[in-house]
Amino acid sequence: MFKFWSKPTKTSNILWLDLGDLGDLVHPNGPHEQWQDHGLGLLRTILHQNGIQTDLLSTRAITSWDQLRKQIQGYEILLMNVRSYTFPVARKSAQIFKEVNPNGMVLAGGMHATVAVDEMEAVPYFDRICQGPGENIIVDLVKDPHAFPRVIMGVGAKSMAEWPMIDRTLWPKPHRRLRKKFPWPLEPECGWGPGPVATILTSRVCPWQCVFCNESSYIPNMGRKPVDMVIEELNYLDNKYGVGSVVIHDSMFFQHPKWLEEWIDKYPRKANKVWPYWAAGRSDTVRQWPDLFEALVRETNWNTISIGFESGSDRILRLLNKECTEEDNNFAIELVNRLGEEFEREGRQPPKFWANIMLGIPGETREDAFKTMRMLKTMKYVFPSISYYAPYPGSALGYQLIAEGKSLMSKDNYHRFPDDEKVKGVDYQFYRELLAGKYDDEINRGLADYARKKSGDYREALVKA
Ligand code: B12
Ligand code: SF4
Repeated sequence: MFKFWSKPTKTSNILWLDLGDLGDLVHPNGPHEQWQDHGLGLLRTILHQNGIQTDLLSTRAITSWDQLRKQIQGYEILLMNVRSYTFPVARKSAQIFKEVNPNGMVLAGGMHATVAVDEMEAVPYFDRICQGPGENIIVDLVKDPHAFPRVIMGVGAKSMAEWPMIDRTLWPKPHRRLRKKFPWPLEPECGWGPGPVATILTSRVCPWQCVFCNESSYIPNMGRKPVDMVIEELNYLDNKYGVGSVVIHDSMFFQHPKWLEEWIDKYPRKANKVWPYWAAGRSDTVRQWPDLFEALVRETNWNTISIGFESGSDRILRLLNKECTEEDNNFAIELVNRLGEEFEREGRQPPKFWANIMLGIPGETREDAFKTMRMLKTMKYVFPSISYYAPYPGSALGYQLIAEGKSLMSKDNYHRFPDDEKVKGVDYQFYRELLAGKYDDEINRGLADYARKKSGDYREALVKA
């Protein structure tokens, strides 16, 4: 029989395990499971630059736990970046690691350690749990884990300017079946722009406090990466591997107007090519700084504009502490509709929204949901990205719903499949029908002709989130 999981060569006693669903790098369900992990990339780069070699395995590159059991034999240290959605996989991997290597040590860090340390501490297989940033502690921790208590507060850099450039060859390789389509160590295209795709981070924290997210409450603030460093990295990657387009993974790219002005000035002049890119903004700041926004779209090729619209109803936007209004959303939509038409007239590719929409928010009425769908239909150039609201630990609303026993996302299943039910008391049947177009007549009421003509079937837009 064809055996596709040959045991990788062991070169170190220290193993970094990349986390994700089994098989995501063998037969991925969608493009987003294939993005690489910048936390892993950064920390492995720092370790290797400090003379500490590590081996790498990935739960995404195998299809059964037995394969992992065989591959992790003989390692002394296991390192993992645990996010809430990878916590179940991390726990299982740590258990297997300890069964196979009873004297080995498991060192886990990452977002879940920061926001749900009680859940991490309850797992006996995690020997050291590092909360917060790891870049200025990882070397000492790996050299001598016994010198640290079980729960450790990490140490970060003051600015991203201090981060080394990630050595992307330290990222996991996809299964060889995917290698033709996967331009490793860059990433495959996902419909936003041509491949190979370079994912980058230019900023670390979004300062807003939306109750379903508010990462500023648990990620320490840090300086943004200088524009010159970002461009240098892209040019380096282009010279080495050939970049097709860029995904800026910042939670909030459209912040710090001064930085953005410098980006507008330098990216078109200094980058090898003005690659199109995906990046995130908010509708209120688009309205606040419309000229800056237009200049970014026109001059820097910001052609996939991710906006957390979330809802088309002021009542829900207030409940989410989104600090954006229906009017802000409409302003951003009209502006991109106008720019898109103009680009099309000139024979250019129009910019498009990546419109993040949440449904099933506790307290949402049917009328609120209809307003959201109406808003979505008014976008002329859009990739809709719809998800059912999920109560993640770390966020204010998530903590509240977990405390009230209303979360259906257990620690065994933080993982969110598109149609998973996430909160008790939400009428998911209604939302399934809504996305299948059952209420299209109601939604179309009052909409302009072009919007009414759009299909009301949004089932394909429901993303894993
Ligand atoms: C890029 C990104 C994505 C990308 C790529 C993810 C990937 N493969 O890495 C995509 C778009 C795919 C994505 C998807 C999702 N994401 Co996301 N994502 C991010 C984002 C914006 C940046 C992550 C990043 O690279 N950070 C930079 C690196 C350097 O930080 P880091 O990985 O945390 O690592 C640092 C520390 O944690 C620590 N550390 C990490 N590992 C270790 C190990 C040891 C041993 C030590 C000592 C320290 C340590 O040191 C590192 C350096 O300081 C973060 C928000 C953020 N600002 O971090 C959200 C975030 C991680 N995502 C989040 C969520 C909820 C999701 C989704 C579920 C939501 C969605 N909208 O679909 C999906 C799920 C995807 C899936 N697999 O099912 C949440 C996680 C919440 C939680 N409680 O875990 C975050 C925090 C956003 C938020 N505010 O809600 N995401
Ligand atoms: S949802 Fe968006 S705007 Fe709100 S805090 Fe999170 S990243 Fe910032």
